[in-house]
Amino acid sequence: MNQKVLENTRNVAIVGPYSSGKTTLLESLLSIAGAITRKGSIKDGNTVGDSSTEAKERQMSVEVTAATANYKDINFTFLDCPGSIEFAQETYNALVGAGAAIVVCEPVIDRVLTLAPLFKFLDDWEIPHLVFINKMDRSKNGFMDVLHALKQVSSRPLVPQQYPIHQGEELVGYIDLVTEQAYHYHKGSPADPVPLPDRLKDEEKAARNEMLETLSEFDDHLLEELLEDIEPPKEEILQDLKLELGADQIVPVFLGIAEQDYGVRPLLEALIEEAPAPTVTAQRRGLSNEQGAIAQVLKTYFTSQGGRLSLVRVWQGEITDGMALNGVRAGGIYRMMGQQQQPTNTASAGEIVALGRLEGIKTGEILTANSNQKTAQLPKADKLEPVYALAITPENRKDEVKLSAAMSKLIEEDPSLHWEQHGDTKEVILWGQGEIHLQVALDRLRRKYNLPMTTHLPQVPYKETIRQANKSHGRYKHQTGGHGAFGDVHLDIKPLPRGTGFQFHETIVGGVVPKQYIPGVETGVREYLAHGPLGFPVVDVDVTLTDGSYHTVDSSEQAFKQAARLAMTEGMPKCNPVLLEPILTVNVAIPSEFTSKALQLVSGRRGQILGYEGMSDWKGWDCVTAYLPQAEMHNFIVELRSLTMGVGTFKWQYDHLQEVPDKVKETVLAHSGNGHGNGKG
Ligand SMILES: Nc1nc2c(ncn2[C@@H]2O[C@H](COP(=O)(O)OP(=O)(O)O)[C@@H](O)[C@H]2O)c(=O)[nH]1
Ligand SMILES: [Mg+2]
Repeated sequence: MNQKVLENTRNVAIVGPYSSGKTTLLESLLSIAGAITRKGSIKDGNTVGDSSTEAKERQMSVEVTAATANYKDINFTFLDCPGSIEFAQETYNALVGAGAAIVVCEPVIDRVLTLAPLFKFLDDWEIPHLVFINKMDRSKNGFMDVLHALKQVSSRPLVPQQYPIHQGEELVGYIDLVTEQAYHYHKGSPADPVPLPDRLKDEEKAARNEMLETLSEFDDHLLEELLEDIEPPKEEILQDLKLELGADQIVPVFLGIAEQDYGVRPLLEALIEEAPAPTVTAQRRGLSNEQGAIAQVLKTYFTSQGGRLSLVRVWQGEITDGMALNGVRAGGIYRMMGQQQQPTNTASAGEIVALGRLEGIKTGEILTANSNQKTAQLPKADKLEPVYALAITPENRKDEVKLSAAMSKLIEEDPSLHWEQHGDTKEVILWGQGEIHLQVALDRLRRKYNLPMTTHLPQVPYKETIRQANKSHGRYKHQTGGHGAFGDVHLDIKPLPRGTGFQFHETIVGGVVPKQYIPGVETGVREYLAHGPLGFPVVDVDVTLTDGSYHTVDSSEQAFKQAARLAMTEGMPKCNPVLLEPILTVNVAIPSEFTSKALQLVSGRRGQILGYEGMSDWKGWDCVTAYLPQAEMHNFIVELRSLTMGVGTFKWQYDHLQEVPDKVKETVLAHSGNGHGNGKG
C-alpha cells in the first residue's frame, strides 16, 4: 500500500440544515480545486450537487451526491448531503463513511437548534467535523453570538479558528486566529494578507483566547504555556487542532460566503492541514493497514439504465476491479462527479468510489474480501423509523405485479422507506419520513420504473366487538331440482375480554349436528366476522354451537356454513356492537423548551399522556410517552415538526384496541362506506 496515497486522501461529507448553502459550497470547493471550470448555481439548476431531476425540480438536494477533486496533490471526495430532516437517512448512511464532515450553517441564532440532531449523530459516532458559518453577507447576529449559540447544541467544544472583518455591514475579510494574520477577500482569487485592523484587536484576542483555552483542555503542555503567559508556537497550535479534530475532541469553526467563494480556500487548507488522513481514522476505528480490503456501502443507486452502483468507502486495503466482496464480484470501479462516472482500476483506503453490479448487497453493509476478516467498530446508521404514510395504487391496474420489484429496488436505494399491504384494508401503504420524502419516492417510481401511482390517505384499520351476549338461530333450507340443502344451528354469542381474539366451541350432544358438519359452522361464523354489523372485522367474541338439526340427504358442510352465517347475521346486531380503534404508544422526542407544546399536540389529538422525562442520552431533550389513536397519527409528524423547528420526532408502535368515543364513531361510520352488516364477505 502506497503510504503517500493514504496520507493524501480526504473524504469529506458536507452536511447541515436545509438551504444553509451546502450545494453552493461544494460548487465553490470544486471550482477552486479546478475540478469544474464553470460554477453552476442553485437558481439555474446546473450544480454538480443537485444534478438529479428530483433535486433540480425542487431546487433542493434529496440524495447524496459524490464529487471528486484533486487540489495541491490531495485527492478529495466530497459528499453533498441533503439537509432536510426527511432525507436524514441518506445523510446518516453517508456520514458514517466520512473521514470528516463540514457542518454548514447560517449565522442566525434562532435557527441553530435545527442543527441539534446532526450534531448528536456526529457526536454519537465520533465523526470529526468542522463548522462553516456560511451566508455571512446576511448575518443578523454577531459571529461570536452565533458561535455561543452553536455551543449549546454540540456536546463537543467549538473552537473559533477565524474572526470576521466587516466594513459597515459588509464582510470583507477574516483574521486567522492561529497566525493572527488578517486577510482581505477577493472574488475569484485568494484573499490578500492585510494589517490587522486596530479596532478589532481586543475582539480578536478574546476569540483567540477562547480557542487556546479550549485546545488546552486536551493538551497539558499548552495549558502550562497559557498559565505562564508564554506565547505558544503556531506549529503547536496547528498540531493541537489537527490531533484534537482527528480524535473528534473539538470542532473548529470557519466562516465565509460560499456564493462568492469567500472563506472557501482556507476551508480547503484546513481539510488538508487539519482533517485526519484515512490512516488516522482507520486506527481510531480499530483497523490495521496490514489486512485485506474492507469497505462499507454508503449508498445504493439504480441508474436510469437499471444498472446498480454501490457508493462505498474503502476503510482498509485496496479494491481492484473484479474483486469479490462478500462473495459478490464488483464489475467496475468509478470515481463520481455528480451524475457522471469515471472508470478507474483501483481504489485505496480513504477513497469513496462507486462499485458496479454488487447484486444483493445492501446500503450500510460492510464488505470484506475475505470472510474471516475483523471489521472492528465501524459506525453504522440505524434505520430511521417511519413516521408518515400514504396509501398508493398504480394508475394502471396491470402494473400491480411490477410494483413489488420496483419497490424493493427503491428501498435498497433508500432504507428509510417501507411498504406493506395491510391485512385488513388490503391497501398498499408506503411509509417514510414525510410528505416530500414520499413524493420523491413516487417520482422515482414514475420516472425510473414507469409506474405512475395515485395516493390517498390510508384507512384506519378499525375493528368491532360486542358488549352483550345473545342466542341466535339460523336455518338454511334450499330446494333446487334434485337434492336440496339443509342446515340448522343454534349459536351462543358472547363478548370476550379485549385482546382475546375469536373463540369457537361446540356443546353438541347426541349428534344433532353431525361431527363432519361442525367445521362448516365454524367457517360460516369466521366468514361473517370479517365484516361485522358495523362493517369492520370483529374481534373478541366467543361463539358456541349449542344445538341444531340435520337432514340425512340434504345436509352438507356447505349448508351448515350458510346456516351459521344466517344465525350470525341475525344475532350479532342485537349484541350491542361497538367500534374499536387501534391505539399506538408514541415516544415523542423534543428539545425541552417544546415539551409543553408537544403535550398539547398529543392531548389535542385525543392522546393520553403517560408521562415525560429528560432523555438519558440527549441533554436538553425530553421524551413524552403517550397513547395516541392511529386515526390521529396521519400528519402528526407534520405538526410536530412545525411546532419544533423541524427537529421533533417520534417513534410508535401498535399497543391495543380501544372503543371509539361516540362522537368520533358517527363520523367514522358515516365515512366508512362499508355498509352495515350484510354479512357478505
Ligand atoms: N446570500 C447568500 N446566499 C447563499 C450563500 N450560499 C448559498 N446561498 C443561497 O442559498 C440558497 C440555498 O443554497 P443551497 O446550496 O441549495 O443550500 P443547501 O440546501 O444547503 O444545499 C441558494 O439560493 C443559494 O444561492 C451565501 O453565502 N450567501
Ligand atoms: Mg443541497
